[in-house]
Amino acid sequence: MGSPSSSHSELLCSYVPVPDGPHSPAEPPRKVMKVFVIFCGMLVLLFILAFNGDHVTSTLTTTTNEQEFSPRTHTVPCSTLKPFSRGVSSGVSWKSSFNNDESYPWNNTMLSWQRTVFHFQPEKNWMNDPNGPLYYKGWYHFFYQYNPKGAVWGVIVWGHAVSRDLIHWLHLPLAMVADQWYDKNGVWTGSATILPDGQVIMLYTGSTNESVQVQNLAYPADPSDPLLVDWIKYPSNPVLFPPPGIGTMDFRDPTTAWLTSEGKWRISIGSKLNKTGIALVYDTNDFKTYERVEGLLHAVPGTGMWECIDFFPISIKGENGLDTSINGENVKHVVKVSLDDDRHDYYAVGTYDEKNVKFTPDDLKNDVGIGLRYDYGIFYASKTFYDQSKERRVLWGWIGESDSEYSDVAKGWASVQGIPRTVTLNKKTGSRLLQWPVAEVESLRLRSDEFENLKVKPGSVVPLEIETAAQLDIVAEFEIDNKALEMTSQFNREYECSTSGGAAERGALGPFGLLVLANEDLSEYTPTYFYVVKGSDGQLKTSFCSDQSRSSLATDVGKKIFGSFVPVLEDEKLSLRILVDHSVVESFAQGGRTCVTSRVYPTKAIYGAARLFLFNNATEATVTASVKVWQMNSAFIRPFNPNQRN
Ligand code: DQQ
Repeated sequence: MGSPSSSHSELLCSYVPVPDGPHSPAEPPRKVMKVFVIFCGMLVLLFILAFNGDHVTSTLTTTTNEQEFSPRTHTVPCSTLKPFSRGVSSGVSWKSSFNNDESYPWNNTMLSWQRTVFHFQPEKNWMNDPNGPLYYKGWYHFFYQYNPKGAVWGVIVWGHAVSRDLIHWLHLPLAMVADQWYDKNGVWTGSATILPDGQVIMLYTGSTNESVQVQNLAYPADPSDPLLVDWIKYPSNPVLFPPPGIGTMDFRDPTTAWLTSEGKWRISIGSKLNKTGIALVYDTNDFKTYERVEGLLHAVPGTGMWECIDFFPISIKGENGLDTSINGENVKHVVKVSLDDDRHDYYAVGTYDEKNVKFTPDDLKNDVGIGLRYDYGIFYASKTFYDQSKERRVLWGWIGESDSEYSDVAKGWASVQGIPRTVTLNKKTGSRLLQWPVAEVESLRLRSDEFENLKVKPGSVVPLEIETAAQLDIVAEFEIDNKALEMTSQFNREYECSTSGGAAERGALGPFGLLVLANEDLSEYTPTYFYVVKGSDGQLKTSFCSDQSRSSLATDVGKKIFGSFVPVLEDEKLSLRILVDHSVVESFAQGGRTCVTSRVYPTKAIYGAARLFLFNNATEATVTASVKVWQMNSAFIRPFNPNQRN
């Protein structure tokens, strides 16, 4: 844990209203563009000379002078160098990037700053879904979809890293590459099952030489090796082909297996029938031969292709996680699907009827794919595993980019993984999951600053004096002044983060919260905030949002406003936690009832210029805020040195 906290109980600064101006400019200045076009022409020539068709990465030099902002080298490639993504033709989506042909003149200093320091990332290149996470002989294993040839989606293989604590990681050699006819177009997503005798089974989707999606079996070459470095693909792969009536490109991402009461292993695989997302079911005794189970575990019309299905039990009473095979009293089940159509992860809590092989959601309105999401920002293809060492269920999720593919190629990398989250059922609401960063992340906390009971008046911005603001763990509580709550004249308003005017839209009781990754003159800032409205029945309804619309002066990055409703129970204060790690902002409201992850690409609010502010843009309510902010250390995430084996 970190050094002593400093406490600020008084407000030492003046109030400044949140700028109400337009969103960050949508177009780069003309002159700059002209120079840029000429420059790009020269770059194209240079690239043509140096370009090796297979390798689309370029390296960046990280600056050591954190205060230096003057552009040194323009690195953004021109449109003629469009990176080559193969997703759609392969029957799978890839990066949903922000399509704007107007590139912003990024420089190395800005791009280097975007790399995270405590989120999991490979050293370079493209990464997407988490695969087969597991805990084995004292090590957490993390596999991931990886393109070793560049920073865009391509022929995917399995990257592999190990950790003692889910925070510090050692990169191992690739676990599986696309070297067989049945996975020649990609070693796609899969899941691990640990058998009662400790054997590890890996099932994954292969995209064959003809782009047919098949399921394959793999297992460790040396089970006595805790690092599980070498993997064997079962010689009689594939073990499953798309069944009759299922599209050859609509059959992927096997789940972790669970035991039936008859002692068979059962898995689910995602697919679709017309526009209905479906979960197919198979039983097996040996993971080599399978029998299709009649019917479907679940299906929801209109939701399209279901990717990366996750199915797991959750305790109604306890706080511990459950092994995937647990069923019975005091257990509910969760189905999560990743909707290929909108690239979001949806879940539903419900009942699993083993005999009829059926999942029924508790609340039909909140069925899978139409109701609750794990995260209302950028978070996809997630997967949980049961961590038997700590008796908890841990969730991994892929956080993609929302900049341009040109920038990704220039950076030489794309995507990060979210901080692993523990998942429990929220006993107070009974209907929601709680997701919370694993406790181990707190080992990275350094010195902290505490600001207690600050009164933040309507229309004000309050700087929080902290050391630096690019690597933070922030916890905050807010209370709305009671008088304003009772007296407000504003009734019956509807509010939805994504269709609202963001933090600049003022209501009687919100928005208020924090401006992260802001610069001094507030030409760039990312508000994470609550927005409370009062219904005609007098009931309050709270939204939790993250507004990227003014997060960057760059024109070629995503600027959506994310968020959703968050239940706030009587006598609860409004509470949030935000992990800021350079271009990633992960936010959790009310202990993790609603989560929002943003990717933010500032051009000015970087390095020492990044600041943190409290704000209250409500028109009537004063809020009282208490905030604790920790500086965060970097995690050790580096290649494994075989000499360190012991
Ligand atoms: N990513 C994998 C597929 C999966 C998709 C391919 C989800 O197996 O359906 O990289 O992002």
